[in-house]
Amino acid sequence: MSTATLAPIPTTATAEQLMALEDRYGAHNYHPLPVVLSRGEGVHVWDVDGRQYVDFLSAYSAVNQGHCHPRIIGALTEQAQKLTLTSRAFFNDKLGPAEKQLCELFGYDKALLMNAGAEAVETALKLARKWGYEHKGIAENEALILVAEGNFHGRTTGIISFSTDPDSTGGFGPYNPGYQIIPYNDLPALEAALRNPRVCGFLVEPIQGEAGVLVPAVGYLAGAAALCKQHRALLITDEIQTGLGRTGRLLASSHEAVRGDILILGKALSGGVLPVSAVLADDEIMLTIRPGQHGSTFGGNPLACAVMQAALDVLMDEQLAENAWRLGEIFRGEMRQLQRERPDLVALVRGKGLLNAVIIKPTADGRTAWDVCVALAERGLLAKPTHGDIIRFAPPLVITEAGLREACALIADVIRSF
Ligand code: IF1
Repeated sequence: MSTATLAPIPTTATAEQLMALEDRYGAHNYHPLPVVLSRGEGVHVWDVDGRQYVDFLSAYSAVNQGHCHPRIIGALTEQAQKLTLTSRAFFNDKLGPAEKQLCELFGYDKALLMNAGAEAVETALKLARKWGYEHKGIAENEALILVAEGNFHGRTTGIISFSTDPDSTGGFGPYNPGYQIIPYNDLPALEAALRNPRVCGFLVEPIQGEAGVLVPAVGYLAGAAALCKQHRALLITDEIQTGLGRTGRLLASSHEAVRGDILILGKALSGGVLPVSAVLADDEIMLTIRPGQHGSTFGGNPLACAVMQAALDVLMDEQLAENAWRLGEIFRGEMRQLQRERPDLVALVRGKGLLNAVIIKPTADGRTAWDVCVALAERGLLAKPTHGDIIRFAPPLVITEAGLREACALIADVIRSF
């Protein structure tokens, strides 16, 4: 154990001192870009040295409404001075109205509020199993849930039990039973798996985010919904990353007029202010959980509800989904132009709305997507590579066309100079 201690932390610690603190005192479960942020507003963030960046990660789509949106911060600060947490042992004056707004906006009978996205995913899995036992007649403890190769649904031991990513699963066994992995974007494989009467549900991302913004074939989600209905299995749509305007519609599943039997939301549900996640379903499914059978200390707390209501109001009032759709077309057009100019470096551009990815080929001298991101950061644009060669570009949905075009010019400049 290192006994090295750092000098007392001055009030204006430098970037290096702050990075050293995280290295010394924090778990090494991330490999961040060497940027130390201290302020955010709208599409911009600033580092401790005052440098401004345009944020093209948006905390993995949790900041769709932009950093520190005044309406959301206003709701936070007002509620924070009144009542933050009652626990669900009692009622409070914020939960019911928040649940009503969620159900009316997304068209479901009921909502169950949690905190982290993974908690909402776990809740959805429990609901699907309980529905399978009580409504599909599956034998106790025999329920199976189908999941897609390349999925990312969170980091709990339950959820990584069905991950296909060695980084997510390695060294964390033993794994929970009750899951079957099928290829993504493959309807015949889904159909074959659904023939098993033990299957109670199919958990799927409408677009696989972590896998590198994998957009399935047109008709895949609609086909999956039809097959699930035909085989009496629940379609569980994880829209934690793709939902809330990110792909140019309120939900990514809306592009194919698909309505998940269970809908999972998170991230931008709070505009990136504090953790809020939710599971939405109709009564037949939601009422399989009865008092005392599920819960969470902070789930549905008054502060989270106030923040969520403001975050949803901003999403709708500022028409962020429409903005994402229009600007996403421009972004991919610009990146495809770049691909034509530099096919040696830009292998592929894909995405929907403002959830996009550019696949970078390593250069002859071994420079990779990471080096492109470091160069972008030096020019004032923050993006993060995933799986080595994929750069995800996902700005807050409040970005203007001028701001987007400026960012495209910056990206093109960096790529051209590689
Ligand atoms: C990390 C990834 C993105 C998610 C979907 C559930 C969750 C996530 C579709 C769980 C969370 C986050 C987790 C964060 C980085 C980020 C991520 F790279 F991990 F995979 F966005 F792609 N479903 N995604 O994307 O929600 O419990 O985190 O609130 O773990 O590094 P959470």
